[in-house]
Amino acid sequence: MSFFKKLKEKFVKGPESEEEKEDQKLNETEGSDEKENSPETDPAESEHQELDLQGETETLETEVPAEDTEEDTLESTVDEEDDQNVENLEESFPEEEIGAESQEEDEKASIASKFKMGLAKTRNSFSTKINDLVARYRTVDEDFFEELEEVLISADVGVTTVMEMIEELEMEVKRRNVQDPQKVKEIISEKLVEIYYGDDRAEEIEGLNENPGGLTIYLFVGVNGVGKTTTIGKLAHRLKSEGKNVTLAAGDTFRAGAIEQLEEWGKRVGVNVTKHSEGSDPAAVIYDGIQSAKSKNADVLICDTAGRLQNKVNLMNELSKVKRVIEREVPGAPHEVLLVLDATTGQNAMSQAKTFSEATDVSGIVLSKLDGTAKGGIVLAIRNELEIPVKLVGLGEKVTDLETFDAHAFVYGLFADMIEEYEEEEELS
Ligand SMILES: Nc1nc2c(ncn2[C@@H]2O[C@H](COP(=O)(O)OP(=O)(O)OP(=O)(O)O)[C@@H](O)[C@H]2O)c(=O)[nH]1
Ligand SMILES: [Mg+2]
Repeated sequence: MSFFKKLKEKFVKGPESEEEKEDQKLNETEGSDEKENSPETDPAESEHQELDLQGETETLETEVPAEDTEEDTLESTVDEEDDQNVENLEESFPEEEIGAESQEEDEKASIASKFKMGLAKTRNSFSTKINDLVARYRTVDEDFFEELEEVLISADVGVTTVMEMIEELEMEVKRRNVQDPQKVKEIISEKLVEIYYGDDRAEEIEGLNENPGGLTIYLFVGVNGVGKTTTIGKLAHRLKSEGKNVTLAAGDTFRAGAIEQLEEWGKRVGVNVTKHSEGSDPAAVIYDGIQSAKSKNADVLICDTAGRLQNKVNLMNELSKVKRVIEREVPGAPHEVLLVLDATTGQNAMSQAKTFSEATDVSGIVLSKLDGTAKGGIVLAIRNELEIPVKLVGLGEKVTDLETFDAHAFVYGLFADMIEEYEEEEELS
């Protein structure tokens, strides 16, 4: 089966049933009867999420189109299943389970539609360039690959990764004896996924590491303004809606207003925040955060840190100290050191990743603001050149705009238009 077709089957609902299901969902969400649709969803929790979303919509009124709100409200009923769903998105595309529930299909479609929406800028620029390229060539030759190289570089895929990619593409095109440039689109998408995973399996690198027997601690690091605090708020919301007892620690004691900002998120999401006063020792805040989490039997503690100090050396020393405290207090912690990178900064994000990796063992990347850039290819560069997996992506400013990274959904987001087009062509020939 063709790769595009596999992606379509995985992420897109059947065209004839799509509207029907939307209508059905709308009715179920608007009406009071949710029991049939989501037996495991606590009605109070759903209500809470919807309220949160409404609050969020109010504050972001100017930026959020009405239809987004509607979609998010619909999706909030299936949030709980997201992680499980992501685990199912295997590289191998297991055969369709017989009798798979439509709810499960809806969830896949909702993850895909979030990636599709969040990657709209990248896709528009990328699709246009690829389509333009493919239209200008009759055969797949050296010039074609040279131009393709430029298109990939312009999407911030990164020179080293692009070179590797082009080499693999050339081999694959030869192996399959592909003459038609149109067909190369699909091979590109397939190779992007392959390059992303490298030798690792999806379940090894996707999703956040947890401490099954006790307190899970996530440490957030990254330069100022990249989206650490916002992502912590979004993640706290998500974990809480999965039924976890979440608590936060305000480890950015340097920037004026940083503590209040995290407190604001705590209120919004409904989780406890440990804080000291501005200018105090962040390691002491984190220590108290851990004690508070332990005494409350919390499942997850998320630690915020400063993005800027007097200088870089101080910042790195401070992060090392914070990490040592966490390691000492909870063996095996932190379960993730998440470096937040702003996707809109392009290649600069790569040098940030290098600096932070030297100071502290970064276990995963959160790529924020993917929605704000046409250069989403940075995901591949980071993963391939730094060998750090992208764990989460920020696809907007709303509390629900955080997704577990999934390479297939990402590629679907990049090629969504082409996937539909491809099917039509296939039917014609
Ligand atoms: N569009 C978009 N904006 C985002 C996203 N994530 C964060 N932002 C915005 O980025 C800005 C900075 O976010 P913060 O969370 O304050 O960043 P920070 O890393 O905590 O910054 P410091 O506290 O100064 O170190 C805010 O205006 C957020 O709303 C995202 O995924 N998409
Ligand atoms: Mg912050």
